Amino acid sequence: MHLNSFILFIIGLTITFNVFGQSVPSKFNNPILSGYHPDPSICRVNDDYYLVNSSFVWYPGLPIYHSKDLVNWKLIANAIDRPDMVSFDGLPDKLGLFAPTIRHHDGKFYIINTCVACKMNFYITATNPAGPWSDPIWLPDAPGIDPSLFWDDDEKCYYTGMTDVEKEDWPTQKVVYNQELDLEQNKLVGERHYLTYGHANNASYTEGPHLYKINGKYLLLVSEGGTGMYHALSVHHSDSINGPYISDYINPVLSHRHLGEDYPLHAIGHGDLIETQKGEWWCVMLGKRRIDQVTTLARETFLAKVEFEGHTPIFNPGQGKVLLEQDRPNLPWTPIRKESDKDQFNNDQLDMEWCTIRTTKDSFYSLKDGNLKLNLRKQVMDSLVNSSLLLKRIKHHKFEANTKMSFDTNKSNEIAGLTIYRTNENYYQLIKSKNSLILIKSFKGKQSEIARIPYKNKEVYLHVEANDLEVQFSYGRSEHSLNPIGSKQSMLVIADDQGNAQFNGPGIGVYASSNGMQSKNSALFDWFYYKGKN
Ligand code: 6LW
Repeated sequence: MHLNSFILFIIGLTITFNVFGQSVPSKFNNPILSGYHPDPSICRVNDDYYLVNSSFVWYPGLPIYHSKDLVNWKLIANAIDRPDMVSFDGLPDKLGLFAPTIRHHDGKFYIINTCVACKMNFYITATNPAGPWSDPIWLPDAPGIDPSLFWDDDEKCYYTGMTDVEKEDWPTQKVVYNQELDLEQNKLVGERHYLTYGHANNASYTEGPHLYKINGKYLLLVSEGGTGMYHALSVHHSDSINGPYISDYINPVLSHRHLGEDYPLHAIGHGDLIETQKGEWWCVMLGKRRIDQVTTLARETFLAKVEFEGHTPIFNPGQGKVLLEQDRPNLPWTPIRKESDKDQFNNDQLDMEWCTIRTTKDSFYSLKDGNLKLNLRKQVMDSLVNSSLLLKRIKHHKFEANTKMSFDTNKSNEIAGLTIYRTNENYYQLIKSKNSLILIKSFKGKQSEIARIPYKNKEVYLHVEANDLEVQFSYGRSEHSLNPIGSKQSMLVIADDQGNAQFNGPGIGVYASSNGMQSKNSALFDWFYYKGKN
């Protein structure tokens, strides 16, 4: 080889095998989005991939991720980011924004979604998936949940959704339907067609439909079994968009329902297929990881390979289940530059990962001089309101979090501190109040004080370390001399499986309240550190 070509070859190799100082792996690990990332939907534009998840009453809502390799995902927007787009007022944590679908058609991105217990089905559009997204266009004539969009060869747009049946032949029987969506008039037009009740003769919660045209045939992918132990994906084929749809003989095409209660990965379902620019097929879907049969991280996003045998999609051929490690898609490895574990609050806007619960109407926080200032308001996290609460998704079974807070009060109704939050009834708070630090637990709505320690200093370091199902809270005057407060606590408080099952997922963050009284007080947070250990 000529010397110049040899040098170019070596440079090429270095670039290929070394991105950001990492060698290029041949495998990837599931989940691809860990922690609270349910109901994934995906679309591709040339060699860019976009993925959206449901977000219930977290605000801003509908996180959108971008990837070039289906494995490394970067949060680029929250599609619902203006308080007048949807209202979560008074909604419990398990309602609000259910499963969305993202599609790209004719230069425009569409997300179609349901706000359950508010105004139900709507879609939003954007030319740039990073936003801004349009105001919602409501579709009051569309019943049910889990809407999806599909454009046929004649450019007609079809709405697919799931709804209740008038009279159930078996418990929790649901039906998947489609109808043309006129995007000029913004309403469903023409006849509504019932496509499937699911493949099984007792299929429960047939939902999450997505319609595709693959090799000249319509393929309808749906979930069955409900979003827990019995979750599954089934496919149905038709020569005509409106059916009849015939169940594939291999159904369910994917499920972990038959692997037993001890299998560490379960509730596999709610998927969306994607073809890469290189002609490979993959599917994103939700699933739950279990530790000792307990799911603390809620529903996460997984990726599986799909190969077609005729018109039948085979998921992870030869394995038939979702894997924690497998060969990665044949796409250029594009890692994301990792953000620092310590959010120093140095920007003039909060990082996109921070969310609150329910729509913020009056801003309760500000960023100044490298501090996050949280105003005490009378709202409390136990009520179905927007309290002074900021959260990030917990993404690891083992993690450490820490914050430096500056807060003074001589009133016992005034509190500020750190929290692990799942719902208004299930959380931990490590808070400072008048002359004391208090560890509080709420489990299934029953609040209890676990420990109280006299503490007068204005500044305090609040720390939490989680190790699978155990969590230890501690505090200190300095980051390097921390003392435990209370004994080890249980992460069951925020887990899925304790009769407190929720659709959403757990968050960690900061909280302040004046518990029903007016207050002009505020708490300052110098930084917030979160580091996952697995
Ligand atoms: C969602 C439905 C489901 O709309 O759970 O797992 C519901 N699937 O499809 C809420 O996430």
